[in-house]
Amino acid sequence: MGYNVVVVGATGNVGREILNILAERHFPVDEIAALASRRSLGTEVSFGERTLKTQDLDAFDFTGWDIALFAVGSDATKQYAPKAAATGCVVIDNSSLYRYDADVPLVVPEVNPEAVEDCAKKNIIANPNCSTAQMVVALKPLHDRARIKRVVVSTYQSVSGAGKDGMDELWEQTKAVYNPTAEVAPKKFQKEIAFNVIPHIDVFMEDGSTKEEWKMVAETKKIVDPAIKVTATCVRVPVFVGHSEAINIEFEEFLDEDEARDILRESPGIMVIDKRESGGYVTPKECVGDYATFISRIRQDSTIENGLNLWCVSDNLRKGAALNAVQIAETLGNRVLKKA
Ligand code: 11C
Repeated sequence: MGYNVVVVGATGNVGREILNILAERHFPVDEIAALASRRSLGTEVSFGERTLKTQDLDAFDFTGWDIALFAVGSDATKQYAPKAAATGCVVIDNSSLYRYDADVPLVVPEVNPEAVEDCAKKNIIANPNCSTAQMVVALKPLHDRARIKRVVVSTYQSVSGAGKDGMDELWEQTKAVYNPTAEVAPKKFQKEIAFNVIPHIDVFMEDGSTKEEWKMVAETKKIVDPAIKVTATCVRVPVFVGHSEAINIEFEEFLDEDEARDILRESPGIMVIDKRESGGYVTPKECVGDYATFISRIRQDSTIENGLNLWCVSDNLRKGAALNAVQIAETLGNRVLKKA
């Protein structure tokens, strides 16, 4: 016996990946509905061997459906998620709308799976930002061993984090480098992204940080431990898929780099590739299509008392979005919506 599952925003980057991952992981599905806005109606999407015709989100009745995986922006989520949740369907939301709501659990199943059990207040579970998801997978097992005091993270985020339009902009601007008559002005990004890097993701906050940086701080506290101090600099880079992060961690207790490597190697969702030789680390290109969060370059930071540095790479459309959402659905099935 399986679940009746709805994917909202099925034609977008993340919606399509959700359908792929549900099929790949043999999520127990009885019925599945792929919903889209009117603009994309009629578009067909793949679900394993099957092709699904998208249905109209606006006209859809969620009554009798168990789980709705939402992969639309905050505005559409605001309009439709409460409607779905009111019918008893549990919403797993990829937008940032509910992440900081005290009545909504924010879940990364490798880190805080028990939090799904708190979903009953609103029938909504939030999925974190992609740059947070991969980082907390790496931080949690180290925190359990040596208590993290402070994290300094710099991100190198791919254009797919900004959706299909972001990917198209990088592609068109890259081609235009070889054909100056076809120059493409920045639209999705603030400056030209091809052959460039941009230290600006999401809007600016009053203190000079950006919302993307703020999200990494607030979400790490909610998912792992409110006592952890985080400071982030988030940067867009001309990579299609895969976010990378250089993470500096200060612990309460000393943690040797070899022990950290062993702990990470044994931890769920992590693949350690850390040879101290040319090419003995992972780059974003190599993580595309994979489930794991890859950790490389683990080394002591001798400039502070108890410090480590590491390099963390993951497919932002998978662990950072669709995979994490499906893992939440799996955890929900195992802990809350148990079927005989
Ligand atoms: C980016 N991290 O790379 C963003 C995308 O809060 O879910 C995801 C934004 C979010 O642009």
